[in-house]
Amino acid sequence: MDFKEALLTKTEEIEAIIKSYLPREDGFQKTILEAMNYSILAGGKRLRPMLMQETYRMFGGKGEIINPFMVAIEMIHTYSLVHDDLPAMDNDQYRRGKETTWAKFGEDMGILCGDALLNYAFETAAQAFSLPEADANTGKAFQILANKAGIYGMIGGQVVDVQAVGMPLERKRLDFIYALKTGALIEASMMVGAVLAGAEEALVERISQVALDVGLAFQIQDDILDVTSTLEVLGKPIHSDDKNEKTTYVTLEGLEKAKKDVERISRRAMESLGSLPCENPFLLELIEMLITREK
Ligand code: GRG
Repeated sequence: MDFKEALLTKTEEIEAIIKSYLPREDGFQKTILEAMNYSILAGGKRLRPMLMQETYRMFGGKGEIINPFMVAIEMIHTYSLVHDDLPAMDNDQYRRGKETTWAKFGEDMGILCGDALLNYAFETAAQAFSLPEADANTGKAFQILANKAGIYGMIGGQVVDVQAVGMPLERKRLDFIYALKTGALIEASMMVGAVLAGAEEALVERISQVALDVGLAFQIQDDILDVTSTLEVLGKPIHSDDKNEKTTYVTLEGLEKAKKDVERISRRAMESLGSLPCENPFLLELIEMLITREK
């Protein structure tokens, strides 16, 4: 099976796992359940659960305990997009080629849907504690997930990002925003995979560094696509950084350097991953693919 076929098959497998954990759309609160399922099933590359699963497999993980965590990370990621699209944040109407959650369900439901997805993510991850495979690493993984999604992770990065709107931004602050806003969930994905597979602490630390590089390259590529892509390919409006008066890697360093840096940082991540005592060729190819991703 070549890489593209494997990617498709793995994405479908992840899709099925996600669906199996979604809430049923009934009861008086049905609208919020519909909004949650609409948001999470609107498409998306499922990159974070895939990085988690592949890192787990790289360290020899074979069980089911990874599943609730894979779903949880995608729910947290989806909540962040739902809230990021709100009128008070980026005020975007389209995402993943569909209407954003608030545009379809109203702003009140958009806010509640993000809250609900975040809470349900932890309810879902907590299911791992009842599985026979659960051990001390389950608690460690849960802690990583909570920490990287929170004030010392994604939310912290988003706060600094929101406050920087319309202001000149120095590289140091931009690096902080990218490491937390985008890097933290990718870090959580790969670290949780490693921890649940029982990787020793020094290796989890190496994985965290690799993940930060993957996150940085991923965000720079996001900045590049915002100025070079189209609404049709991206599934969301382009020039949104300009509209939101945001300083990006591209505005600070220029398009050509940004492109070179995506490649350089991704290759650094691949080299570091390749030097670990275990291997996963698919994971290496996945990181390489992100250099040239178009959406
Ligand atoms: C609202 C607390 C809060 C945080 C929002 C993650 C984020 C912070 C905002 C979303 C907008 C943005 C530019 C995030 C950076 C990460 C990023 C490029 C997300 C898009 O991820 P993809 O490309 O999306 O994996 P799909 O649709 O494929 O899942």
